[in-house]
Amino acid sequence: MKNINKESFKKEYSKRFLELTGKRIEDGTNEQKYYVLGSLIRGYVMNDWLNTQSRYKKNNKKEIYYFSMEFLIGRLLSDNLINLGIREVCQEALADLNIKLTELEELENDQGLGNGGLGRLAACFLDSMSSLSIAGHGCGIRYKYGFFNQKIIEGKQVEVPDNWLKQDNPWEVKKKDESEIIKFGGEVRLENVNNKLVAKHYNYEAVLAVPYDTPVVGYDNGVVNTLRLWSAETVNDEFNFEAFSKGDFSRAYEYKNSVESITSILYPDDSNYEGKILRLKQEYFFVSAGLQSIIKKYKNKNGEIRKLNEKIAIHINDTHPVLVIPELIRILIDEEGLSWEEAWDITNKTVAYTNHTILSEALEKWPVDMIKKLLPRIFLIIEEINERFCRELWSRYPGDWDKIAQMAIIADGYVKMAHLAIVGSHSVNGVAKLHTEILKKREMVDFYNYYPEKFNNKTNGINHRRWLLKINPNLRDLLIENIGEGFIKDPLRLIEFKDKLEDKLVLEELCIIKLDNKINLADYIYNTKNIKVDPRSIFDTQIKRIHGYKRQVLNCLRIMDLYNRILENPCMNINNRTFIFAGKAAPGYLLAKNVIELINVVADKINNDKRVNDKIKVVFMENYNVSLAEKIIPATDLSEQISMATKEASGTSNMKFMMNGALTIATLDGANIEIKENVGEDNIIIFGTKSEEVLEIYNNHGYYSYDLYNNDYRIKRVVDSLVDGTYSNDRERFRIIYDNLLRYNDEFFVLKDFNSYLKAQDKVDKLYSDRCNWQKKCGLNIASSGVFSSDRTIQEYFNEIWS
Ligand code: 26V
Repeated sequence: MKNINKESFKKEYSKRFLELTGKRIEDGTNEQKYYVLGSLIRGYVMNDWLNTQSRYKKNNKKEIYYFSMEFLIGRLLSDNLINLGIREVCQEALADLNIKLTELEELENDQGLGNGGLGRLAACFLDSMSSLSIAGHGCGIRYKYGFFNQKIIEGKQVEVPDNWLKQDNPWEVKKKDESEIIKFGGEVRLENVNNKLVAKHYNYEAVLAVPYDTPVVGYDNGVVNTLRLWSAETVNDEFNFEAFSKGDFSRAYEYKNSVESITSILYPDDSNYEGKILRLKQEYFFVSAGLQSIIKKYKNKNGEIRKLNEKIAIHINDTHPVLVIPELIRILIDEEGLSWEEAWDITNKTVAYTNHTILSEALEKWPVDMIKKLLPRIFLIIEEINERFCRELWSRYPGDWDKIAQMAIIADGYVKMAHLAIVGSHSVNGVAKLHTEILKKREMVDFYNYYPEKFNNKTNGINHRRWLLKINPNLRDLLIENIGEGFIKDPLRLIEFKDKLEDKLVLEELCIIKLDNKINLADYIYNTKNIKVDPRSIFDTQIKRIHGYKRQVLNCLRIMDLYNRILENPCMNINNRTFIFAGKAAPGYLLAKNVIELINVVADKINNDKRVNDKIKVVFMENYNVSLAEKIIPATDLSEQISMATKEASGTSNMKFMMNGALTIATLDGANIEIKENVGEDNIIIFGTKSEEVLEIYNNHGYYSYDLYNNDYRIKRVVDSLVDGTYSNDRERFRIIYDNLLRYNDEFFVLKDFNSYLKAQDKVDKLYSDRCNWQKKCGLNIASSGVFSSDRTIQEYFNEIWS
């Protein structure tokens, strides 16, 4: 990064402003000021970007490609400024020009190209790869519309399109000259060419894949990697000419629209797999484009195609990009002339796969007929992989038809994508210890027995530069003051903060920082929701996708129960609490939508009931996204991680809260278990049914929610209040939740864990009353959080999978 000083920056900024807008700064809008700043910073990065690529080429370094349908980047301006080490100088220079940097930072639209944890993880990984000087790039889709915006109208979620590109995006560079052609449909014939059978593809529909590159800036190391997102266009900007020349304009544009629709929308449902052909098109589109461009670049570097796996690693984020496997085989055989055995071997050594869920509803399986029709050559290759795999199984388990049918890639008219991923890659990992164990012992046990060496765990992590340095500057300063800057590049050194917690002054500082952050959030809540909350109350937060297994219902029911109890006993001696929720429901997920409505209705009732108002308030914050999380997390005292044990593969917000000095109330699920191991059981509040018990109950069907309801007065009262008119005159309004708990036997053990949860919450209340002790526990959480930096995670992927 070139050296910049305040004066030169001011000159360059003013010059660039005029060039890009044709205006003087004082006549420009804030949007223009943001855009000019972004494009100037991108300009600064260009040299490092080029140099990084030349270095990789010269050193012949192995390059990693992280393929993901989702990258949930959020904003980039301040992260880039921090990683370049120029935020302060820019802030001062802009101030001289009468521009507030923080105002411009708030103007940036979130790049919300992801549903939740999986997409955000991919974004954290990009930062860590650059910051650790690993040659690792992202490959994905440039959706025209990101994850929908959520509005709450009369308590209900309403979805509004996220037209994020309405604001010019200063970070990306379109590289039309590096476009690729993607082929759909048509038919494939095996033809004899020089005594060799060669697959020829005819009558296909060609679509142009155009790359947009965004620089991924490392922290203080001059490294700039690339996030390459692909957009669909018609080849040669054509539309249906025949229709056009006949004056049938709408049909002429239909073609253009149908091509562009491939990259128009992000599927907003991460909990329910639907076999939509458009989604399959998206998957093949970006996989094929990404692979073609990687191989072109590799061959340009004089790479010998048979050594591809020595210089390239491809990682697939869940099964969504799993067509990488047959597509790479296709390229190696059909275009590079390799034999099946060679192509298979190279592909297997190149590709690694991460599983992110055991929820069977989310597992991808595509109808054979759909793949056959849309991707005829790819289907032939999958068939061949399946046949060879089944033959192998037959020789290992002769006669065991059941096992072979269970493990086959193609069965019952479907292609099972997880099976293809396991068979076709050399590494399969889960995202937390428990999750990986469940994969090995249950969900994928047959595959684990067959390929034990492929399975491994890589516990998730978060980018601590964004989720600590950037979002909590006062905490960052306190840490630097006490333990120096070492932890920024080596987050495990956060543990050095532990010794400092004996100092009362440090604890007091921690307390002041948290209060300050809470005051900021309280102001934000007041400005956006017109609700006054007390910054001295416990900020008790559950922010994440709304899903049955994440159990926002459990949280809401205990608030309803607490409300009942305060009304019964107005002098009840408890710490005041502010309950904060945020999260989006998949548009078609009725239970989740009903939960949002319940929280909003309960909030409305409680917030307007003077009898309880100095004690509790409930806030549902609209439109949860990365930027909103950045505001809420530093201001939280209590982090709610209350999924039903076995269901949350890892969770990552749990790590963000911990790092910002919140205490966690948690079930022993996902990475919560490892948080407990690291921070110690006295510094986390654990409750609820454990994973072994859950699995046991699954086996012996030993749970009846109706019995619990009938035998427990408090449970009965709170469940009844869903349908007895307490919260709504329309007694059917929350019927879905009610039925879920009773009629459908409470799939996620909400009632089963209810009492244990209430006890744990009482414990939280007691702990909070001893503020000094509480603060120390918060400090211990911060000090123990280094292991959950994605730098640690990426180093493990690098050492154990990619190199
Ligand atoms: C699945 C599907 C199904 C088809 C339609 C679109 C779509 C989009 C995303 C997904 C992925 C669901 C899996 C997932 O997001 N898992 C989460 O991954 C996080 C990162 O590893 C982890 O922390 C969460 O616990 C896990 O739920």
